[in-house]
Amino acid sequence: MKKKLNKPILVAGISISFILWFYDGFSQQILEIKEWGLLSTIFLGLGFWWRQGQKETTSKPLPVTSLTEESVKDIINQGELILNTLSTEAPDYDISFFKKQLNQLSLSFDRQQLTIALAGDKKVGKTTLKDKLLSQNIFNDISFIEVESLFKEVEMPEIKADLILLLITGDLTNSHWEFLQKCNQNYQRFILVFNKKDQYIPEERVLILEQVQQKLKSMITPSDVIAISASPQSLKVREHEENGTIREWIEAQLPEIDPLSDRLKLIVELERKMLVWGSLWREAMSLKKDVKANLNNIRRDCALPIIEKYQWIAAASAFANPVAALDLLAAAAISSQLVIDLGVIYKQKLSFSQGRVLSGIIGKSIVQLGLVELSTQTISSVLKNNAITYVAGGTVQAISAAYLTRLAGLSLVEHFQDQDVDSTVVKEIDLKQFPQKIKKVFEKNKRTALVKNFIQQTLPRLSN
Ligand SMILES: Nc1nc2c(ncn2[C@@H]2O[C@H](COP(=O)(O)OP(=O)(O)OP(=O)(O)O)[C@@H](O)[C@H]2O)c(=O)[nH]1
Ligand SMILES: [Mg+2]
Repeated sequence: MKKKLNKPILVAGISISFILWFYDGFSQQILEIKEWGLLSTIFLGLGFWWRQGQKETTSKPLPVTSLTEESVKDIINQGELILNTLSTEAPDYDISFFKKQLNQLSLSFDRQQLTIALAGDKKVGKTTLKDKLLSQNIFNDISFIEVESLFKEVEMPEIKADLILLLITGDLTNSHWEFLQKCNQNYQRFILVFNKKDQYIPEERVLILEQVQQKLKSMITPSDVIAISASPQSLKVREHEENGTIREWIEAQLPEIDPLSDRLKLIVELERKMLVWGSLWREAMSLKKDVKANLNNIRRDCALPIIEKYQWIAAASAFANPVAALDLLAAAAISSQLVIDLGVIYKQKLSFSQGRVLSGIIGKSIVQLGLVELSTQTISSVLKNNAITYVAGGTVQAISAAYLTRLAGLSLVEHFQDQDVDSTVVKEIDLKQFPQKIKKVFEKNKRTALVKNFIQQTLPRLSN
């Protein structure tokens, strides 16, 4: 992917930094003014983005009300759109698998067969309940699956079911609550089943049921919280006879699952379409995510050489012009062009001024996070401790400028990856999240071995 671009910002940035360096020879104070100047420019830019950002909804809460056929089709279309972009940008890439999956989804809107999953902690009665439901022979076109030890994993397993019965035998724990919230956000219909109610006295049962209904009332109606006993324990009955003898016997208890089966029958009858749409929505979202991840990998392969190119430019200009504050200025100027070049790869049509403002935000975040000092220190100590002998004046600054440029570039890649794949309108940068992205990239790249490797790659470039 070769893109032709004019580089006025880059040239301007480097020349400004040289002019300032020249002035610096005369007056140290000017340098301070320049630093303030840089910061105020960044602040102005920030203000601009902030104003622009007012319209943006940062973390859009998913609508938890009803899903429509249209909205599911919309996600499938978005997946197809990303797939088309992928095949345009990488014509040799085999997209047949994704194409087949997306087609399959479009054909599944009339699916009649449903899957109901029984989930919950260990030994809550999942198998027992499943067998009891099956033995009723009333759910012909429904398959029941059991999900093992749901809450042991750190990552919640993905359950492929149209409806989930979450079984508990007492209190609703935090992990249950988090799981149900996730279900809710993903249009995953569920019913809360309070099993083994025979283990409580009637007063306690009512209390538990009411508490759970209350806790879940923002997500489901009270009639979706159902108390049952799939296999109640037998009771020991003791009878005192008139003649003073005591008679004891064991009395088996009948299972009580009818309230649940009745509710299931009703849901299947009234909500079948909605249950299928929910599953299709989740599958389409997951496919779309996979397709996007593939596209992002391809784009990243194109982005890395560009970031490298700017790294070496930053290193060379900082090496020739070794004043710490000026290096920063040069790095900021260079990254405006980097922003625009990367934007081209990620189909983010950035105007000139948008590129400059974005690079200002990156510069500000880097300064605020203390990464200039941190990377300079790490680089100096690696140079000292690894018997790297070629340490001419400006070397540390040059490597730092290259390193910071790389951080800026990789953070931008993270940012662009989260945007729409082919946007005509560039969304404003999320000011809260962007420093987090830089931090994440820095954490990944700060290991001494990586820095050492980076230094070894940069040094030969400085001697050319
Ligand atoms: N008292 C009482 N015991 C029950 C009830 N339902 C199931 N059990 C008992 O609970 C135990 C576990 O039942 P399972 O159906 O194997 O539970 P599970 O969730 O499938 O267990 P795992 O698959 O091992 O996690 C068994 O001894 C059942 O007899 C009930 O309503 N009341
Ligand atoms: Mg089981």
